[in-house]
Amino acid sequence: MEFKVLSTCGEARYGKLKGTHGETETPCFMPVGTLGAVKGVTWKNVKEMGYSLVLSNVYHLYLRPGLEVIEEAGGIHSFTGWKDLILTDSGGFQVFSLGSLMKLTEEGVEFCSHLDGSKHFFTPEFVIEFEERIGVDIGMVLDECTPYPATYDYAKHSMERTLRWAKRSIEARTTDRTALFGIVQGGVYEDLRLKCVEEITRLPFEGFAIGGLSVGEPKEEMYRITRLVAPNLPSDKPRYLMGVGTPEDILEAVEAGVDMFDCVMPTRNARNGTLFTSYGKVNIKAAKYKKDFTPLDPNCDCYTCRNFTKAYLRHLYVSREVNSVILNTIHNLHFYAKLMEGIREAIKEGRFAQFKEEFLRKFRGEGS
Ligand code: PRF
Ligand code: ZN
Repeated sequence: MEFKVLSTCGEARYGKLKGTHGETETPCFMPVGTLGAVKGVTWKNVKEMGYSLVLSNVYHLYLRPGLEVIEEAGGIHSFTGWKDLILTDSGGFQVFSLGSLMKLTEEGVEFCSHLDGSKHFFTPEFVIEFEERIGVDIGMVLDECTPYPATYDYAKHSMERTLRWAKRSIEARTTDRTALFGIVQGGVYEDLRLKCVEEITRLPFEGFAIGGLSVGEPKEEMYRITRLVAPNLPSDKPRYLMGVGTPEDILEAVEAGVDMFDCVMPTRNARNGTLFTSYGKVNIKAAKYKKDFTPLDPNCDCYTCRNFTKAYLRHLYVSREVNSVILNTIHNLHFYAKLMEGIREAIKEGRFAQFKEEFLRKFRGEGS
């Protein structure tokens, strides 16, 4: 993997990341394709919106369709038909968040399948082997996502285990076709976060993620830890804030020097009828849109906004028509793609602070 920072504006960075299957500009947002597809849209849509890096999950792919099927298909790219970059999360977070955690030991994590209740065991070594064998471009190491709130002692032990697992992950790797990213944990405790940064950056990872945030802590805590951690990570390696976030969160984190993001928000909200627009969030099921024959966002040039009215989108949503999910997802992912493009242009032109202010002023103004 190759990563170059090409311009900076304060701590914010514009860069290029090249992997085995393609390249992307950063800061970038990764649409979430947990089951090997981005819900509601085809790869053609995803590509045309300008995305070239998507996220998937070891946890889900391992349970179904399983390693054997993906390997026999010739790897994750041949199996899914997505020809560009793929990053997989390690499964540690999914085990915690899906409530299927059985037992956490020094060796690894035991969990119950959310599909059939069967028992499984992930070690840091197995996760690396899985990611290398299915051929992802970027693999995340197995970590322990410290919950919020957590006591200092809990956060310390959990962070130290994540460090030991990171070392084991590095020792387990067998190819550089799959780049490996380490994950910084440490809860909301500044000394633990800095200790974790110091130790994990001694290891030869191709990039570093900030984990354990956006897990229920107040926004100010998340921003405080992000502003502390990001600038302390190596400036020549990509920085990824896991599972974040809203447009506001992304702008804050870019300002702190983060390069990569993923979140279910644009896709999940699309399915719930919550749409992002330049003038704020719109709840398309609201009665006031019943006869609103104007486009969702006049400033948006996505397929949905160019061709359909709010009244029609509302009708599709309340009728539970499949097109509702498709058109809403196209719009929300397009909105995120444009946000990231705007961020990159602003950094290149040295006007990121103004861009952020302007965007937020409009976005926080009354949603119509
Ligand atoms: N660890 C991993 N994946 C994650 C997280 C984490 O801490 C988060 C936290 N927001 C989201 N996804 N491995
Ligand atoms: Zn649109």
